[in-house]
Amino acid sequence: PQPIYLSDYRPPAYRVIRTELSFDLDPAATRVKARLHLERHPEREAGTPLELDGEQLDLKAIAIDGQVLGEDEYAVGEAGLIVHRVPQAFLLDTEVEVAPDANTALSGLYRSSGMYCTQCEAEGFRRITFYPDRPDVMAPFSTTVIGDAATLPVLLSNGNPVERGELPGGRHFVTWEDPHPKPSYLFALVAGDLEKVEDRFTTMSGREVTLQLFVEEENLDKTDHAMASLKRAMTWDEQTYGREYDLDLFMIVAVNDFNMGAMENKGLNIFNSAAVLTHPDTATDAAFQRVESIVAHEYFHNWSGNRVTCRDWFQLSLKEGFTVFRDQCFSADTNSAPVKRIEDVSFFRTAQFAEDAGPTAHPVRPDHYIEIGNFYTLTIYEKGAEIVRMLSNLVGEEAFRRGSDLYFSRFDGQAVTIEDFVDCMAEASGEDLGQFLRWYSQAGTPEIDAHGEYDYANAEYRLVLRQRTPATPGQAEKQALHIPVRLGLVGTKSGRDLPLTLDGEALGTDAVIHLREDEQEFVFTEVSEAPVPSLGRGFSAPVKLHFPYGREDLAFLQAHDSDGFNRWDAGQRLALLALDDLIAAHRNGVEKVMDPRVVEAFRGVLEARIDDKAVLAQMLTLPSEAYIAEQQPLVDVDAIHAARTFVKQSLAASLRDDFLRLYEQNRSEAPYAPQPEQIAARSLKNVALSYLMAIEDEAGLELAQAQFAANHNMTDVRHALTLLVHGSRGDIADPALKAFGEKWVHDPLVMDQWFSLQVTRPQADVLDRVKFLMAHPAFSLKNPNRVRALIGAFANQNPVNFHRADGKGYRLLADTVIELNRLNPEIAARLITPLTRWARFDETRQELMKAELERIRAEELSPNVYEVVEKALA
Ligand code: HT7
Ligand code: ZN
Repeated sequence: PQPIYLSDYRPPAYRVIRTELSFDLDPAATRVKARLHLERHPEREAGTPLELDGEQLDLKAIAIDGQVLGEDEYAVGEAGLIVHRVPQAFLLDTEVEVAPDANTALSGLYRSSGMYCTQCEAEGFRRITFYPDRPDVMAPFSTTVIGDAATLPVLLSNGNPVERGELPGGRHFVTWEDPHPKPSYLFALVAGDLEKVEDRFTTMSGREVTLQLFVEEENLDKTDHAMASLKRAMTWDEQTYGREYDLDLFMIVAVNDFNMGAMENKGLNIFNSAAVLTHPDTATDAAFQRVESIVAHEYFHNWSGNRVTCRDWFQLSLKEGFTVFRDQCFSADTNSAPVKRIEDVSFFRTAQFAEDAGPTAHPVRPDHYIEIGNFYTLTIYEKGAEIVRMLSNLVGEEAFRRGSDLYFSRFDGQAVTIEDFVDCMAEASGEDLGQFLRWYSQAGTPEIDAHGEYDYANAEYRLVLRQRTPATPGQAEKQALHIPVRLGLVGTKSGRDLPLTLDGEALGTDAVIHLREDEQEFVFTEVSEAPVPSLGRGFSAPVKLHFPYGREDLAFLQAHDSDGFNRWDAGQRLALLALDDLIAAHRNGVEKVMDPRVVEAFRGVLEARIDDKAVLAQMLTLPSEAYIAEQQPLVDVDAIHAARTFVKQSLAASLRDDFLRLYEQNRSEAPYAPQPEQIAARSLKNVALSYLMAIEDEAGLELAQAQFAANHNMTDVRHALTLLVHGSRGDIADPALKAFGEKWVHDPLVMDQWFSLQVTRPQADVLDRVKFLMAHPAFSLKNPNRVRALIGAFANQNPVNFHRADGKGYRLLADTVIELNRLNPEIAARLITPLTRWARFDETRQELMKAELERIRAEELSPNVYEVVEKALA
C-alpha cells in the first residue's frame, strides 16, 4: 500500500449537487441504486475523467443521463470506477450489490444482532456505492430504505422522513430527505426491529425538536441517562457556543457491534451500545459519565464537524480536537471540574505521551498516511483538544467565543482546514498565532527543564525555562514551540501565592508566561519570601515539565498550592520519587523501606478536610503502573508492580483506621443516582476499600464481601468483585465470580466487565484464564467490545502477565491480531499497540516482541495492520 500525502491535495474534479439513494435490503445481496447529480469543477478542463471510489462492490448497472454505458466507456478496479468521458453536468445512475452479512470489518453496511446499520467514517461509504468518498464533496441526500415489514419495522436514515408505504411481498419503504449538504462519511442507515423512546427539546429560538432513542426491547430501561445527557448537551451548546440544533428530529440508535464509541451521522447518531445504555444495576459511575460525555461529543459534532467539516482527512483534528475540548468543558461544567481535569490529564500523560514517544508518533495534523483508520488516535483527539485548550487560554474566553462564532458563520456548509480555525481565533483576538501553529505539525512531547533561584538580597526569583522536543519518526529536527506556562510562586513562610511582578508589570498571583525560545529567563521582582514555584498549573500545556523539586517541596505544594490540579500533581510526583527508590530496591534485591514522608503526606491529605470528596479520592490514588512505567527509562513491569503494591500495603498498614473511617463515613443506602456528590462519595469509599483490601485483613475482606452481597449498584458490586478476584482468597472470590457470571449471562455489557476483571488479575495463572475465556461460548472475535474486554484488557491493563518473560502473552496477542486482520482490520491494527512499544523493555522482551511483530508481518496483511507493523519494525 502507498502513502497519501497532504501536499498532494487537489480540490475534487466533480461536485455532487444532489445524491439520491435507494436500498433494497437483503443480508447477502442488498441492492443499492445511486443517482448522482454531478458537475465538473469550473477549473477542471473538459475531458477530465470521472473517478469514483468503490470497494467490494458488484456493479450491476451504469448509465449517464439515462444512457446505459458500454463496457469500453468505463472501468472498474479494486479501488473504484472510472468513466472516461462525461459531460460538464450530468446524472449518473449506478446499481450495485453488497453483502451486509459478509461484512465483519463493520465499515460500510453491515448487520449487528440482526439489525442493518452503517459506519461510513472515514472511508466506509465507498463500500456502499461508487462515490467521491472524500469530506470536501458535500451534497443534500435523499434516501429510500426498503425492507421486510415484519422483521425490519424501523427504517431510518438522515434528515426527515418524507414518504412511507407498503410494497408487494410483505416489504415496506421509508424515504428520508436530508436538506443539509453533507459529506458521504456522515451518511447513515439503520433498519431493524427496534423500540423507540421519545422526548422533546425546545431550542433557544423556540423550535420544537423530537428526540428519539432506538434500542432493542430488552434495553428500554437503560435509556434515561442518555436522553437526559442529550438534553443537557443541547442546552449547554446553546448557552456556551450559541449553537442550536438544525433539524426537526434527532435520533440515536444503539448497536452491539461497533468499532468505536459512536458516530455523529447527521441527525442519526449511531452508538456502540456500551456508549449509550446505562442502568444502576448494570453500569458503573464511570460508564454513566462516559455515556454523558460521548452523547455530548457526538451532539456537539453537529456544528464542529457536520455543519463545518474537514477539507481532507489530514485535518481530522479540526473536528475531533475541537469537539473533545467541547465535551471536556461540558463534563467539567456538569460534574467536578478539578476531577475531570485530573482524570483527563492522568489518561493523557499515560497514554498519549506513550504514543508520542513510540514508533507510531505523528503530528496532530499528519502529513501522510497509508490508512486513515489508523489515525483516530489519542494524538489527533486528546492532544488536539489540549491545543484548542491552549488557544482558548491564550486568547481568553471572550475572544475564543468570538473566534468560534466567526468560524461557524464564515465556514457554515464548507469543508475547511486547521488554518481556517486558527485564523478565526487570531482575527477575533488580534494575537499572532503563527508560531503557535507549529503545535499541529510537530510530533513528540515537548520537555521543559526548569530551574529557579531566589535572590534574597534583591527579592528576585529567576526562573529559567529550556524547551526541547525529542526526535520522532521522520522528524529529526524540532523548532521551538509557543508554550503557555501558567504558574504561581508559593511563599514558603506564608504558604500563600505571592504577587507576581515581571518586567515591571503586576500580574496578580497566578499568571501565564510565554515560552517561545529554546531558552528564556523570567525574573520576578518584589518577591518578599523564598518561594516554591508551582509550574504548568492546570496542565497549561501538553508537555513534560521537569523541576528539581525536593520531597519537602512536593509535600509543601501538596499541602499549600492554590491550584487544585498542581496540588494533586505534587502528591503524584512525591509518590513517584518514593516509587523510584523502591523499584531500584526491588531490582537490586535490597529490602524495601517505605519513605515516611509519603506516609505523612497521605496522612496530611486525610486530615486536611478537603471538601470535594472526588478530589480527595484522586489525591489518595497512587499513580497507575502504566504511568509509573511512562516515567522509567526502561520498563521493568515486575519491579513496578512490586513497588506499587508495597507502597499501597505500607500506606494501608499505617493508615488502616483512617481508611476504615473513610469507608464508614461514605457508605450510603440512598437509592443510586449518577449525581456528582454520590459519585464522589462512592469513589472515596472504594479507594478506601482498595487500601484495606491491599492488606486483606479481616475488616477489609468483610467489607468487600458485604459490599458485593449488598448488590446496591454496579459501581460498588464491580469494585468489590474486582478486589476479591484480584486478591488471594479464591475461596471467597470464585463463588462470587460464578454467581455474577450466571446472573448477567444475558447482558453483554455486564459480561464484558466479567471478562475484563478476570483477565486483569495480577496472579501468574491468568494467561490460562485468558485462553479459557477465549473458548467461552460468550466470546467472539467478531464483537469489538468483547475483544477489547478480554484481549485488550489483558494486553493493556495487566502488564506483569502480558509481559511474561516467556513471551507467551505476546504470542497470544499476535495470534489474535493475525486472526482479526482477516475479520476486522481496524480493530486488529489497534490491538497491536502494546507490541509496538518494544523499545521500552529489556533486550529479551524486545526480541520476543519483535519476533511476534515479524510473525504478523509475514501474513497477507490489511493496509491497517501493515502500516502499524511496518512502523513498529522500522
Ligand atoms: N467521528 C467518529 C469516528 C468514528 C470512527 C472512525 C473510524 C472507524 C470507526 C468509527 N466510528 C466512529 C467518532 C467520534 O469521534 O465522534
Ligand atoms: Zn468525534
